[in-house]
Amino acid sequence: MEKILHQFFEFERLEEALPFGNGHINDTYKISLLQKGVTHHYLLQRLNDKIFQQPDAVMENVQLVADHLSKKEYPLFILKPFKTKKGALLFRDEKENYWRVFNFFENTISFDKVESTTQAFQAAKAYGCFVKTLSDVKINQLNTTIPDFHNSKKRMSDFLMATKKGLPERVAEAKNEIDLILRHEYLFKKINQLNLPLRAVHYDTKINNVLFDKTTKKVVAVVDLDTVMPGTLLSDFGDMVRTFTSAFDEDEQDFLKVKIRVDIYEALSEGFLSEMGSLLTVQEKENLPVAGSWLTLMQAVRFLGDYLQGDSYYKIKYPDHNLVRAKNQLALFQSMQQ
Ligand code: GN1
Ligand code: MG
Repeated sequence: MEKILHQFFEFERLEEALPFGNGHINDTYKISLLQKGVTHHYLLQRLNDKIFQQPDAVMENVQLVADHLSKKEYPLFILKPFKTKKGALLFRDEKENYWRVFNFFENTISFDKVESTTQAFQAAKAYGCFVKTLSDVKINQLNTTIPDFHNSKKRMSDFLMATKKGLPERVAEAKNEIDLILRHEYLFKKINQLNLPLRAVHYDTKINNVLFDKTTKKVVAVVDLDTVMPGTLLSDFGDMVRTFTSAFDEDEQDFLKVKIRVDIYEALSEGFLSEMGSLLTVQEKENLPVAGSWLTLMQAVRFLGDYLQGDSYYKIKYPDHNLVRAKNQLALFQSMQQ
């Protein structure tokens, strides 16, 4: 790790490197470096290049977003990548791992579950402000680093393939969940036909990608810019509904407890629309109410598809983790439908 950090910085000593955050894809560490007698903190990340197959294109997007936000009136702190001494945004080590470094936001906290309507309002306002500030980015300047990321029709055909070619015992075990998904396929078709405008969207608007100040409890930053790409607003609104409104996080195994909280839904809608309201097209506005169930069902499809195929995408902590996540998302989806 010291060798990697030396590519980016001069320092006397690596004081500490601690695993950080709850991301499902990359490996993240909080780093303490002694530099000229003073301790500095950074975020070091190994980019998962199985999932982000064009690491340089991802970093181009991240840099473009950081530069754009810096030039505008943007009230939050900005996540900025550091360059190596040679001027690159990534360092590739001898094992072909891709490493990058970001600024670390001191005295902040993130949540896996929304704790109050105030928190939901604030976080949604922050995401609203984020897309609003990016609304004049020419979307063809952004690389599409994960093609068909929220193309639910494509996700569904991959899922059908997984039900046929996946691990037979897992396909049998998940029969009820597979049937439930198949019964709601029409939702995917419906969203696919909408032809909503493409915007620069965040594409991963989970509640834990917003940082709050530990002391003031105010939002400080929107982080995780890896998936900023051309997409529709329903993705950002939908993933907020999915992760903010649930009374328990994605890993909760007592599925009876997993339900949409309507007061949180209302608070997040208000927060998001307080920033984005006037920029929405009529068609976007009309379809916001289905975004949450659409996105939640798609997330169930993604978790279950990964489970059926032997867990190659999401990091898991125990063998049935992806099945639990899928059941959890399906419980949330059903409560949204009600
Ligand atoms: C992944 O790694 P993380 O937690 O930021 C995923 C999102 C999913 C999310 C589910 C690139 O995000 O799309 O919604 O897990 N990111 C990618 O929790 O697939
Ligand atoms: Mg992410």
